[in-house]
Parts: sequence; C-alpha cells; structure tokens
Amino acid sequence: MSSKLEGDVRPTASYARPPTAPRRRLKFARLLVLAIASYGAVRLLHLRIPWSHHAAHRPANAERIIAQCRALSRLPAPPADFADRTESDRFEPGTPPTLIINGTIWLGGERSVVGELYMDGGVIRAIGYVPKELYENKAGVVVVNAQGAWVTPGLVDLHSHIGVGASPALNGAIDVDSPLSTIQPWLRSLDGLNTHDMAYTTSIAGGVTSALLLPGSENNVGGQAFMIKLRKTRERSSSSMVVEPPYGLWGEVDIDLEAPVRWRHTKHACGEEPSKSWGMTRMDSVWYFRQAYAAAVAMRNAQDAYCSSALSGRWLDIADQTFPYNLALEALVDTLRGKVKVHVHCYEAVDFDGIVRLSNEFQFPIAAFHHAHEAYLVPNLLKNTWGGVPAIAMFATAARYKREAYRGSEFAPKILANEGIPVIMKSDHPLLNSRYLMYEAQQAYFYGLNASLALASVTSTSATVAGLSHRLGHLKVGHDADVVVWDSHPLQLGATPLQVYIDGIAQLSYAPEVVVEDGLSRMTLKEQPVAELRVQPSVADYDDEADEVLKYDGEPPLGAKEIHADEVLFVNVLSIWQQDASNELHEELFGPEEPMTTGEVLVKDGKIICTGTCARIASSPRLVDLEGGSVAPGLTSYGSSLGLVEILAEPSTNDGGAYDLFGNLAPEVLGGKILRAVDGVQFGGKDMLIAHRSGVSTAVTAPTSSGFLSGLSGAFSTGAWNKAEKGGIIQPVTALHIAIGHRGSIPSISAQVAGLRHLLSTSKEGEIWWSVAHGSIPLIVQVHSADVMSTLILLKHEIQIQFGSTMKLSFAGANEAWMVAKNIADDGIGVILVPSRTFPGTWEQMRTVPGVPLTDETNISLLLAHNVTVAIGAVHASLARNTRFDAIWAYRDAHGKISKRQALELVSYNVNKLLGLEEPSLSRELVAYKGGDFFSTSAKVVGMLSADRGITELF
Ligand SMILES: *C1O[C@H](CO)[C@@H](O)[C@H](O)[C@H]1NC(C)=O
Ligand SMILES: *[C@@H]1O[C@H](CO)[C@@H](O)[C@H](O)[C@H]1NC(C)=O
Ligand SMILES: *[C@@H]1O[C@H](CO)[C@@H](O)[C@H](O)[C@H]1NC(C)=O
Ligand SMILES: *[C@@H]1O[C@H](CO)[C@@H](O)[C@H](O)[C@H]1NC(C)=O
Repeated sequence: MSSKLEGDVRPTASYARPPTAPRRRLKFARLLVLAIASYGAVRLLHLRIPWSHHAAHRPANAERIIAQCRALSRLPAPPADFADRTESDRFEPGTPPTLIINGTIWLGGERSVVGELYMDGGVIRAIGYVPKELYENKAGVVVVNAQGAWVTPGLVDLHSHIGVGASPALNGAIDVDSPLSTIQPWLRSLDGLNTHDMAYTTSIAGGVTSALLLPGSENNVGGQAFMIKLRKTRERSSSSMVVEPPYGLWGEVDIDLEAPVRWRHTKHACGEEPSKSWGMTRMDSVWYFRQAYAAAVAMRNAQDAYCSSALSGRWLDIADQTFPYNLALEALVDTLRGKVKVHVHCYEAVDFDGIVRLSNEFQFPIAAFHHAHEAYLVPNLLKNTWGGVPAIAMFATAARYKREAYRGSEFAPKILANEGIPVIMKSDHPLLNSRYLMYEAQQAYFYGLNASLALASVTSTSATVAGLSHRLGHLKVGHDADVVVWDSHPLQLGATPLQVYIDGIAQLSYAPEVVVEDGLSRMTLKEQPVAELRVQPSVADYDDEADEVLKYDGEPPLGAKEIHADEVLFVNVLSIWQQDASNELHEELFGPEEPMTTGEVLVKDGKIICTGTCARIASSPRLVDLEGGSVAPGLTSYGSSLGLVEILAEPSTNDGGAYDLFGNLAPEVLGGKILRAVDGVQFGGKDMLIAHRSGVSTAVTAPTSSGFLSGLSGAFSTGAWNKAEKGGIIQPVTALHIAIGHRGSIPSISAQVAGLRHLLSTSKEGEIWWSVAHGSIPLIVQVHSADVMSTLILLKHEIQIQFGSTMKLSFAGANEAWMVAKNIADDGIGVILVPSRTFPGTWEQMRTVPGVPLTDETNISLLLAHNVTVAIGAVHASLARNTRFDAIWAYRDAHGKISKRQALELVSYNVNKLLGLEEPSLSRELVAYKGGDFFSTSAKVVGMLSADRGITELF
C-alpha cells in the first residue's frame, strides 16, 4: 500500500488526514455517557475530603480546597515582576551574551531606532543605547555589526502544524486529527510533536521563531494547542519546546495554585471540514458544540456551588462531596472560565454566525477565527462575539481551494484593519511553508494593509492574541531574545534573515568573520544588507479594487474594464522588455541616461506599432499614463490545474481527474487515445481572470491527474471568455505529461519506469509515444528524486539509440535536480521547478538546496550555472497570480547570481520553450505595468496587449 501525500488533491485548509487512516466513529452521545460515568469516579486524590465530625466540619485539607476554589476565578496573567527578569526560564546555560550594533530596530507601530540591542540570559536586556556596564565585565560577549540592517522580533506563527504533520511527510508521523470523535477537548497537540521535523531549520531560516501548534480541523473540538519555539533544545524533548506550558502537564507536582495562571489554547472547527470527516452537516456541528458546552456549564456550576460552600465555611453542606471534576470536560470548563484562547477554524458568514451565537449562549470569548475567508464581509457579525471581537488569522492570496474559500480576497487584511479588527497572517504549515510567513505579510501590505500592521500581523498581533505579548512578538527589554536581522526591509519581496536568534541563541550557523578586540568577539554578518532594499517598498494603489470587492459581496467583476481593438497610446513609459532576433530578452530604457526620460508606446490591434515618440502618428488613441512604468512579456503559468479547476474540492466545478494506465484503466470508448487538456478547459474562472490581471497571459495546463499518466497539455489565454474566441486557444497540444514517483495508488517506481520504457520502445508511427520517442513532442515528467531523474536520463539514451532520435525531455517539480545538474545539462534536459520555493515535503524531495541563508546557491542559480534551461511554476491555481512575485523572488534569492533577464525568462521564454510552444516568442502578449518596472512591487498591471487576440485590455 502506498501513501498519497504529495500531490494529494484533497484540498483542505488545514492538514489532511491520510486517506488510508481508519475512520472509526464514536458517537458523541456515547462519549457523554462515558464522561458522566466518570464524573465523580475521576478524582484528584488530594481533593478527597475526609469526613469530619468536628465543629464546622472543616476537613483537614480545607486550606488546599480553599486555594483550589480561589484559583478558579483567577485569569491568566504573567507574574507581576515578569518584565524585570534578567534570565529566561528557557535560557540555555553557555549561550554567549550578544550585542547587535548599528541595527535599524523596529520597535512596533511606526517606531524604529538605529542603535544597539543587547541580549543575555535569553532575554533582551537593552535597546537603542546599551550602557557599557551591562556587558563590560561579561565573558564571551559577541558583538555583531548589523550594518544598518533591519532588526525585528522573531516571527510568531499563530497557525502551524509543524512537527505534528511532519516534513518529510511520512505515514508514521501524522498526528494532526484524531479519528475517534468530533468533540475532543482533552487531546493535546503536544502529544504528537515530532522533534525531528526537517522544517524547523527551514522555517527558522525564514525568521519564524515560535509557532502555535494547533490540532487539525476535522473535529469540532480538535484539542489543545501549544505555543512552541522552533529551535532545538538541549533536552531534545517535545515538552521542552513549549513556551509557558500550562500547569498540570506533569500532573500534581506541576500544579501551583498560588502562581499566576498561564494561558491555555484550544482548537475548534466548523463548516466543511468536520462535516466531511464525520458525514454530518453544519447543523450537527453546532449541536455538538452546544451539547459539549452545556455539559461544561453544568460542571462549572457544580464546581461553583461546591466552592461557594467551601469559601463561606459551610463545610457541612459539602461534607460528603469531593470537588466536582471531570478530566474529559476540564478544558471546556476552563474555556468558560476565560482561561483558554479559543482558535476557531471558520470560513463563511454562516459559520461565524453559528459560533458567534454559541459564544453568546455559553459566554466565552474567542481569540481568533482562522482562515476566515469571508470575515471581511461580516465585520459587524464578528463584533457581536461575546467578550469582544476576535482576531482574524488568514492567508494572503491562497483561496478557492474549497467552496468556503471561494470569496477569499487579497484585500481582506486591509478591509478588516479598517474595521478595527486585529489582522494576523499565518501559514497553516505545511499547507504553506512557514519559512515564507513574512511573504504573507508582504502580500497583505502590497494589497493595502499598512506597513506597521503588516509587520505586526506576524509578530506583535499574533503574540498578543496568543496571550504571550509579555514575552514574544515585540522587541522590548525583558522579552525573550527572539530576534531576526534581515538583509532588506522585511516587507521587501524576498527579504531573508541574515541571522535569527531564539532565546538569544544564534540559529544560522555559517562562519562569520570574527575579530577579537577588547575581549569582545566582533562579528560581521555573512552578507551586507542590500542598501536599496533597506527602505520600505512602495506599493500600488488598490483602493478601488478593495471597494469593489465589498460592493459586489466578494464577487467583483474581474474582466477587463475596457477592450480596444483600436489605438491605445501608453505614455510616460520608462522601459520595454523586448526580444532580439536571437530570442535574447533585454530591457530597453527609453532614456538610458540620467535623468531618465520616458517614451511612448503605440498599440493597435494588440500589436505595438510605434515606440519612442508616437503621439503625432496616432489618430485619437485611448491614452494611458504608465507613470514611469514599463512594458514586459506576458507570463506563462504552469504546474497547477489553472483553467481546468474552479474550486479544487468541488468536482462539479472542475474537469475531473484523468484515467490512469496503472489504476482505473481507460474505458474502451477512448480507443487508447490520450486525453487533451484543451478538451476540458473552462474559461472565465476566478483564478484564470485574477492571474490574467496579474500579468499572466498564458496558462499551459495538463489534464489533472494524481497517477502516472496525465495527458496532453494545451496553451490557453487566461483572459479569453470561451474557446471559440480568437486567440482563446494558443496551442491545442503542447507536450505529453506523466509523473514518476510515489503518488496515489500506483505501483512501484520500477514498475512506472518499466511502463514508460515499454510505451516508448514499442511505439508505432502515428502514436503519441512514437512522437515522444522521436522528439516531435516534448515529454514532461513530474519527478522529484535525483535517482529517478538519473534513471530517466539512461532510459532516454536507450530510446534514442533504438530510434536514432533525440527526445525532448523536461523534469517538472524537480526538487533534487541540482544533484544531477551536470547530466541534465549534458543531455539538454529542461527543468521546471514547481513550486519555485518550497521545502522537503516528502521523502523524494528531501535533498533540496534550501538557498540563502542556509546555502549560498539556490536551485535556480545552480542549474542556470550549468546552462540548463530552467523555468518555474506554481502548484495551486490560486497562486498562479503570484508568478511575477515568484520571478522577483528567484531574482533576489539568487543574490546577484542570476540577472533580471534570466529571472524574467523563467516565467516566460523558458517555460514556453520547455513546454513545447511552437512560438515561444514573447511578443504575442505584452503587459503594461504602471508605476514601476517588472521588478518593483509598486508596479501594477493596467493593460494586456494581445497580438493573438487582436486587442488591448485595460483593467
Ligand atoms: C529548489 O527547488 C525545489 C523544487 O521546486 C524547491 O523545493 C526548493 O525549495 C528550491 N530551493 C530554492 C532555494 O528555491
Ligand atoms: C552603520 O550602517 C550604515 C549603513 O550600512 C553604515 O553606513 C555605517 O558605516 C555603519 N556604522 C558603523 C559604525 O558600523
Ligand atoms: C495603520 O493602520 C492603523 C489602523 O487603521 C492606524 O492606527 C495606524 O495609524 C496606521 N498607520 C499608518 C502609518 O498609517
Ligand atoms: C555555459 O554557457 C556559457 C556561454 O555559452 C559558457 O561560457 C559556459 O562555459 C557554459 N557553462 C557550462 C558549465 O557549460
């Protein structure tokens, strides 16, 4: 039996249960009976009250009972003198004190200071100016010159499954959702925390220092969550990773009734996810919640009645009782007592409505709604939550993977912030790789959330919502020494940590230059911060789009506002990217000298007819001011089911899955023919249109498959409305796609390779496989493992010798391609990295080059250095819109090792060429950017020039 994790089409906003997991049903009613039966049977032994005949019947342990009862109403708070601490409870002895000098230190809000930051004992001891007395007599102080780099708090990811849904994903390490019941307040994510997750290192490399470890969302009450730090601890245990563990984890020895209470966390979920997992409906979910909370209320009331007697000395009234307690309900009782941060996975208005009523009926507050794709549409409903409005923890642009996420909007962070609702960006790792949590904040910022709130959304806001703002998420004296030094302004695309400290311990171990001077080790960071990227990036104005999304209740019109067959004159154009005769792409500046001058571009029928000074030859054109923007090739998206799916989890909105040669055999009616994506393409979908207005002109998509054979891809225009439209189909057949790896229920790798060998070597003229063997149609193999790639290289030789041919082969996915880069280069094989930045998701893709700051090279730069034709792609259709951002990332990540031209080619010329577009030329579709060039985040797509379609669209 094989597992099906990578490429699993089961789209869930939280971590998916392996399809092979047993699914036992224990009805909640049965559990309740169990709970009631154990009522009174489960007792804290020390609370047993001995019968006493003395006056007032005061039992011997009365003091203990009184303490227990007094503690009930105490709310979580840090100890009063917490801010004065000079050593953290998490301090690892031997950690050297560290003085960062010349940092641009973000203090929260709009405040920052250029100066020093000193950490010792695992806490921040001084910021701004550091008095010498603090460190002059200390041994081993390390002085780090940040050279002006931005310094922020370590990032706090409020929604993560790191370590419980481990990377690489293996069946033996998925402890996210319990299959036993839908109400399980007693479960603890900590009990599944794998200490060997490969993602700790990569997420830390992205600046993430702590993460709230939530159970999954298949159960209404999924269990208790824990905030962990991602660093390795000396003890190497799961428990030692937890920040401020709630009392009682170790039993009675760990309970201090006099100490300030610590926050607990719980995960709830409503809507699709629990419904699908338990074969129930939203109505059932809310009933199960009510039933559970009603039982908790009864327990709380019994405790209160008991304590009321005890605290007023009426011992006789409770002489034959013990403190009412039930292990299964205690977490919900604590929730009612306001001691638990409640995190609710909830997407839609209907679901918020149910939970907001629940919170009022049983009177408990909610810390945050997570995912919450429709939250921006119902701010007033959210404000009716008992105890105050919850925060919203969301993704920036990932959406439409299921119906609940259909109305997700990139403008939601801004809209919610304007309503005064706290905004948090989260990863749901490994759904999104938390290494790129800051990227989520960057996107929120690009689409209108202001800079201070964007930075807060992954630091101080998340720490505050987790009840840990006294130690996490802020750079403040007395706070945990979780600190990130960035190579650029953290909101710049591609911002990468130069160093990350957790509890004062440096996490990135490269060999910095060290000079010992005055007894201090003076250290220079590996890279200099990049001067021009040290400023806050400028952004485009999306106010109108944000207004529209509200006006149209989450379904704004996405097509072009204007379509012109006639002349359009773009003025104030700074540059234009063009291809020369040898297909070399280059950027032509209109005024290459300083000060830069701008030019004009005149377009007719979607074709450029003049550049430079064009106004005088134009006849009453539509005038568009690009405000110093530029014209660049339309981008091509590959890798997702763009154009074949609308809502991934809803079969009726999609083309459906291809048949597989190894699984459900092709029905006879197909006559052995291979599927063509072009026959299933659907135009006008949200992902297509959003990608289009983000500069992606072309989708090259293969039939959706989770098996060996996918079929023939086609190239479509993302902006067309139907197939009959001129230029809607760019090329009906582009390449043949298969996958070799551990996917679905297909047999071994060797069986898949044997199958491919058979299909190619026995192919007859007129068959697709024959065309592949002869190189007249490219073969794209989805493959991650370097071993499989080398096998395929040898197979390619075999086939070429047999037919005296040259095959056109590319590897897609290709995490481990760098390991065989030379062979790939020698054989003229192309590489399409999909996704362009990711992490070791499965065993087959474990050996990645994680890139800076962990390695000098990135995959892309390594492969390009070998002269391999490299392209990049996206896995999810909703992320196709980010193709330009992915290219900018590739450029910045390579730290000068690749040029802008090469970065742009990754998503245009190269991808077209590898995927078999007959005319990979880049002049068919051009994009007009306003307010900046292709590589600047302030650039906004305002026009698409399509020679094929004979039109210019304006957005
Ligand atoms: C290299 O490419 C693989 C496959 O797309 C990816 O998983 C990995 O993260 C990439 N590394 C870098 C630094 O982009
Ligand atoms: C501080 O950083 C700035 C920016 O890189 C640099 O110009 C300056 O020389 C640095 N000062 C010191 C004392 O290192
Ligand atoms: C960011 O938004 C918040 C909330 O609307 C506001 O308090 C703050 O002043 C804004 N900051 C800037 C720089 O506009
Ligand atoms: C890549 O191509 C360039 C230009 O043709 C050449 O100078 C270089 O040696 C090649 N690199 C390798 C590793 O083949």
